[in-house]
Amino acid sequence: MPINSRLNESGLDQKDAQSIYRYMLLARSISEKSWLLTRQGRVLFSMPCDGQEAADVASAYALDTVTDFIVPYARSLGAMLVKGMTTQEVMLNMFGKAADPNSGGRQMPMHWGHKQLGIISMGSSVGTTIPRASGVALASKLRGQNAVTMVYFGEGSASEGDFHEGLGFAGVHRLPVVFFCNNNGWATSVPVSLQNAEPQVAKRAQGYGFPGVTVDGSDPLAIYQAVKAAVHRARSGGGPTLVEANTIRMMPHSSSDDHLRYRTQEDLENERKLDPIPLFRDFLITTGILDETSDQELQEFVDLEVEEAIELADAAPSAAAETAFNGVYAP
Ligand SMILES: Cc1ncc(C[n+]2csc(CCOP(=O)(O)OP(=O)(O)O)c2C)c(N)n1
Repeated sequence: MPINSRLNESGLDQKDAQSIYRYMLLARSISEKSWLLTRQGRVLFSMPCDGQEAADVASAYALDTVTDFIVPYARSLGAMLVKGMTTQEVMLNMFGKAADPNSGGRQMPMHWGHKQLGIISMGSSVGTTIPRASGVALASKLRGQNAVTMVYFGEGSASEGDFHEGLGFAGVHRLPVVFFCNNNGWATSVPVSLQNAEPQVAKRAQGYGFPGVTVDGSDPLAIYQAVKAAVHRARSGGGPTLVEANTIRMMPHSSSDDHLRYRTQEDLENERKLDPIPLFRDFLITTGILDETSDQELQEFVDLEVEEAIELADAAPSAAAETAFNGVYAP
């Protein structure tokens, strides 16, 4: 069967498409199992990424995963995996163990940061990452590193003053940064209609003097294509781009939330039709890039990888009490 021309258009080959699909499955599996771990009382907290795997994975896939920087937010799990964080490292983070490279168990679960991988540590205060990403991009430009910085945030965070400051500064100085907004329609329990009179976040880029594009957040090929162009623009001195992916939020905001208090079952079921995983699976099977058997095997392999990582992380030692103030006060 001929390869769908959409794949060629996107600049990806079959192996890339399979790899993106595997990362999406891995992110989903980790997210689902992390949720169950919170229900079993084994893990403190989780922020599911179910529904935005295509956005996170395909966008990060457009970066140079060695030299570029990512400034994540809690739902950026798929991007963390593409950037090189292992399933084992993710689970050490979920269990807050000493060997967690993100923070050695000092931050909440899913508060990513990995120095060796160029993942800039995030703070819980949403939006604060946005001007910091502009700062990282400025530093890399001054050092002549030719690196691109990509920062992830939700549309709710785009209401913070930090958003304005970060984009304003990056526009003026034409910094090599990509602002990636996951517009899932909700900021915890606040719908986008109560957050923004103009729901399309990408339109705001014009006010900062650079382009803004909106893409289907369930379509990894469209996301990759848009981000690839933004990364190219940034790397070649063209300055920032704001990319907005219209995503879905299939799960509650976090393990501390009950979304049925503010969403209907019908709304959730309708949104499920945009689940990027079955949509991309259908595409891969129709185009002959994947078959049912290899899909099943891949799913089992991914689940096993996550189960093993959970067992090892659960058994790993916690940080020693006497290290509690390390990195807090100067010695
Ligand atoms: C400055 C600040 N205000 C409020 C919160 C509490 N809070 C955490 S996540 C969140 C919603 C963020 O929504 P959005 O940016 O759209 O991302 P999403 O969670 O929908 O992916 C809020 C209000 C916070 N962490 N920081």
